[in-house]
Amino acid sequence: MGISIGKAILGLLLVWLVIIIVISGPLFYNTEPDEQVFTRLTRAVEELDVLKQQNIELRNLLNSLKIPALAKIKPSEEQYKELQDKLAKANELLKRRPADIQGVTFQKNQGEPSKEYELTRRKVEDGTIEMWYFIRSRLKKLNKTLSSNKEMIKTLTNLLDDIADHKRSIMVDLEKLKELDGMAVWRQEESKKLSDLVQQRLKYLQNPKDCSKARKLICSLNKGCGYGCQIHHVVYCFIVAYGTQRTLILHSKNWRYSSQGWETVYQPVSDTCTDDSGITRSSWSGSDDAQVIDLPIVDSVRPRPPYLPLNIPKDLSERLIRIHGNPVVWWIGQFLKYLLRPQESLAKFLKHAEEKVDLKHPLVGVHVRRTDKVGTEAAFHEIEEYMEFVEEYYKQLELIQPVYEKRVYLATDDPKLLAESHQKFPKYIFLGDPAISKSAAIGTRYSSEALKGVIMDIHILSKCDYLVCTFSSQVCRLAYEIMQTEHPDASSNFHSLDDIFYFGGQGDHNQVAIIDHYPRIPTEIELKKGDVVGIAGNHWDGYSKGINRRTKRSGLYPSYKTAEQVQVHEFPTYEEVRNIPIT
Ligand SMILES: Nc1nc2c(ncn2[C@@H]2O[C@H](COP(=O)(O)OP(=O)(O)OP(=O)(O)O)[C@@H](O)[C@H]2O)c(=O)[nH]1
Ligand SMILES: *[C@@H]1O[C@H](CO)[C@@H](O)[C@H](O)[C@H]1NC(C)=O
Ligand SMILES: [Mg+2]
Repeated sequence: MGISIGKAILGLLLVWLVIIIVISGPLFYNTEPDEQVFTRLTRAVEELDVLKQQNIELRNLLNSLKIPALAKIKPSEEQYKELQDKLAKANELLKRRPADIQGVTFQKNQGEPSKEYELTRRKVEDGTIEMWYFIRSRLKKLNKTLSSNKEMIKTLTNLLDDIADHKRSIMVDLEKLKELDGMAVWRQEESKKLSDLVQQRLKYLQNPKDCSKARKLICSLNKGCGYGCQIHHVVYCFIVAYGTQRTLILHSKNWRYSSQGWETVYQPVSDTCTDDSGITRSSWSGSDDAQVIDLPIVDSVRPRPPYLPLNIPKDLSERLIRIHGNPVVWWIGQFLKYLLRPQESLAKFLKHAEEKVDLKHPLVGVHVRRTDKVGTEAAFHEIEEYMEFVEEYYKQLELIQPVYEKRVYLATDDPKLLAESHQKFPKYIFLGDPAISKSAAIGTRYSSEALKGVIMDIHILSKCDYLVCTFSSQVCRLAYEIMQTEHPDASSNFHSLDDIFYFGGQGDHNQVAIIDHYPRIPTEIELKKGDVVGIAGNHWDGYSKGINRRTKRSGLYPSYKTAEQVQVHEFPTYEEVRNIPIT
């Protein structure tokens, strides 16, 4: 009787061994790793643990049966350990980049890119464009000194055209590389996972179980400025609410754009908690005691909350840096994604607007900010300046696909500009509505009609494939931020004629020198590899302006000699919220 039990156990043991070999076998000779191998690998490791446990039980059982011949064949701890090591090594190998694996030349859709790979890939793109900016600007300067030499002017103009051709060709190849590296699916999925996670956290924060006990942060929509500026004000409040783990309560009655407030167009920021009362209430002091805290506008908040952009949360930073070319824009975009959920009537209006402009791709968005902005806060720019970059976009696109219609969505507060653009650029199809531009005039700007107009303009701009505008305007920055919620990484889908991206009230914007620079003229500054540079602006001519924080000197430096230093800060991590996809 004892013997037959022993035989049965031995049989089982052999079956398990066969399972191990079948499951893990292919790993060791398959040189072209694929998704199945990954799945098997994970399964094998899990199975291994179960087997180990069962083996221990089995041995105990055998020992208790006291069958000497059977007790001898037990697989040893060492054997298990060896197999485990092998699996771990195989796992490592599969995670590495294709170039690292001898004999494996190409990876299909699988695995993940390393952070270094993604950063380098984007750096080549940036570097290519910076080189073009540099040569373009130098040739234009040279051209100006040749006032009457027709021959030379022609040569230079052709040269500039040829260089732009080269640039576009390289950019297209880089675009192809991004498609061919097998990470497209990963980029989509990772982007969605991150967005779902943040959206769930915001939903959780905004819908506390018991509003009477919830910690609250009060924000008033009535900042004395335009729509873009006010929305950014709410984003600032919301980010501080996230950082302090307080439910955002938005006061919006008598909003200058609509007396009925926020809910005229957008869904309430909370379904369960809009009552601003609490046992204790205080103004912002940086200390965390009162149940309810009133937050002033960012321009006067003291002490400054450590959560302000350009900071991003540490618990997401590594993933964001890997997937996005400008993580803080992605981060801001997530708050907008939650805030700007339209009411049904606005959703209908926007849908209708999309149909009216026949929203389809390719489409370039141009935002031209005029009226009150020009001469006071920003310089005037002719439509030709914008169109140069629209043309670049379409010429590059033509290298990979036929372009039958060069469509441009023109959003502007200058009602004459649409007709002017039609007339000056007959080869382009300009979409836009002069009536909306008219409503954006200073006198009528703060009305419900004008509100719908600016919301529609920003909505369509954010859906475009590429944006040309002035980042000095909050309208365009808003469109650019919302654009990020539509793609894994649209950080480079724009050209700004003036400022680099910024968030009003932001902390330091730092870069770090990656190549030494020795100034050749007094307006340039020295850079030593590793120096931190506070950037003030990119001149889009190959040079940026900033202050070297080591030498305390301000001046110009070649943009390609620095890299962005992403600002990271500890935020609450909302462990209560599990990462399950929103359906
Ligand atoms: N419909 C429409 N309205 C616009 C457009 N450009 C500006 N406006 C109006 O002008 C306002 C501009 O104010 P803000 O949104 O603060 O943006 P800004 O003045 O460009 O930028 P800041 O001065 O930095 O705040 C917008 O909110 C709109 O009401 C446009 O392209 N379309
Ligand atoms: C050079 O200047 C002439 C006018 O003097 C202009 O037509 C031409 O486009 C310019 N070329 C470049 C490369 O800037
Ligand atoms: Mg303004």
